[in-house]
Amino acid sequence: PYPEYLNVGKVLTDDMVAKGFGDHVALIGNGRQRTYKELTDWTNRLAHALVEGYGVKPGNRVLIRSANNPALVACWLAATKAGAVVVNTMPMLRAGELAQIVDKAEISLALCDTRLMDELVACGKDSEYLKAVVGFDGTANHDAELDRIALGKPVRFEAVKTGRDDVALLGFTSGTTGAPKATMHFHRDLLTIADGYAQEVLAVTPEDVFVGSPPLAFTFGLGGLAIFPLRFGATATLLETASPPNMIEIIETYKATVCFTAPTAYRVMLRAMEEGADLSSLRCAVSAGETLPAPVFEDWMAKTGKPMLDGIGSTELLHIFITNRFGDARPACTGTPVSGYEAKVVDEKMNEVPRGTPGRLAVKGPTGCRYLADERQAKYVEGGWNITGDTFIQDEDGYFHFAARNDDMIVSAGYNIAGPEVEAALLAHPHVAECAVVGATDAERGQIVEAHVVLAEGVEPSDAEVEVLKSHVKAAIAPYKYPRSVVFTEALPKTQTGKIQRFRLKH
Ligand code: 3SK
Repeated sequence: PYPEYLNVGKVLTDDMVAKGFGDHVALIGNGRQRTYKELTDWTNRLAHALVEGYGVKPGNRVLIRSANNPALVACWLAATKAGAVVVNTMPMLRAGELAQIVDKAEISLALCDTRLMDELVACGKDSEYLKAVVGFDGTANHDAELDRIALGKPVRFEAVKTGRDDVALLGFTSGTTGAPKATMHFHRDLLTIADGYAQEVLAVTPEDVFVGSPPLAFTFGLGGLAIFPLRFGATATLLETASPPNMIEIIETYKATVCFTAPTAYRVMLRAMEEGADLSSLRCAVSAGETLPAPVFEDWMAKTGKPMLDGIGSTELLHIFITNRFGDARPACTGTPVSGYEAKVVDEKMNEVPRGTPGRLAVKGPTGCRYLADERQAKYVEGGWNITGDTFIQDEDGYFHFAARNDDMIVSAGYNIAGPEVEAALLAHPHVAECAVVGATDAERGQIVEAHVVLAEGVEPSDAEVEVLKSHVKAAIAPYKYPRSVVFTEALPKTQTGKIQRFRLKH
């Protein structure tokens, strides 16, 4: 039960100072540490700048474009305090992808790390909605337009009295069609994931130091690396480039206690431990974003004496809703629902299937999916149950086990990549006649993007041609979506009605 009026930006800053955390370190990033008091003052100045300098009004949608750094957190909290609905976006997105988000969310103002302006400015040129792109200094030297305006403003700001059920955040997720969907999340949702999963499962305390790799533009990252630490007076470390070596350096330097990343990174960290990396300060290793292979779980247990906590979440449900727990973690098992959530495995008619039988995972809970103006809502939510698109098996003891994704989404090193979007990028190249993009099993990344390509007449298959197509995709859409494997073929497998049978290409 949250109060009727609730502003999550205020709860995570001013209220934490009022609770006595003012001198405690809230954020570490880009070579600086900020206490809760410093973060609160910073966000209040920025909120003034947004309202008085750029006319932000409650309900306006504000896009933020940045890598993970304290300035991104400050801008997000400031816009939230001003009553705006925030859309965090990944730095890798190109103008075309940003334009889809801007149009869908009707973004009027964008805040952008000055190092990442070009694609956003390009997107804004033809936009019906985007009126201003304002730069902030991601290196936190306060040397950009927004920072300069904020510096002259007072450190007190009366946060907008948003309702607990007012939308605070639009989380974007790409569908299999490639057309992005926006999921609306209320102010209370952002606290629910902390007071549920983070408190019940991780038991976060002010002594905790968080580290991890997911971008704050994914709700997995926003929860794990910003909301959870700030809700409990803990410290968040933020890495613009969260490679395993960089995470290890942070863990060793700041004695980090909680890590959020995907199995791919944990595999690399396990290898580094053999060469002397000291990860002994970690008390929680949370794995999500792709399924956790049993050998990684077992190796981690053997080397650290603690279980790695596998969990499944989604942008639609905001964060992790089924998880393993300390004292009750099993390999090749996702665990049981977080308190407040229910889960079941159902058939096409929503009847529960017998234990041990694969079926569609259906989940119900307080943060359930609300797509913004999207007819796909009716498909995702049936009778209050969220149909996540995953095939699961519930065992006799009630534990849930992941079996497969039941759509064409490729999950590669924690990134969700829609195959059809990569196909569209490839098809735009004159050398490509036809193509089908699937996920291929990969030891390092879980899956990789594999493109099966029929070349246009007169174009010969070659290694050089592979490189041409990879470069083309990297330039057209976010580079992490590029096909790491390109297979040239004479023809694609098709049904009699001409539909490509992608399942026949998967391996
Ligand atoms: O696994 C995911 O895709 C996810 C998405 C949002 C929040 C949390 C998680 C684990």
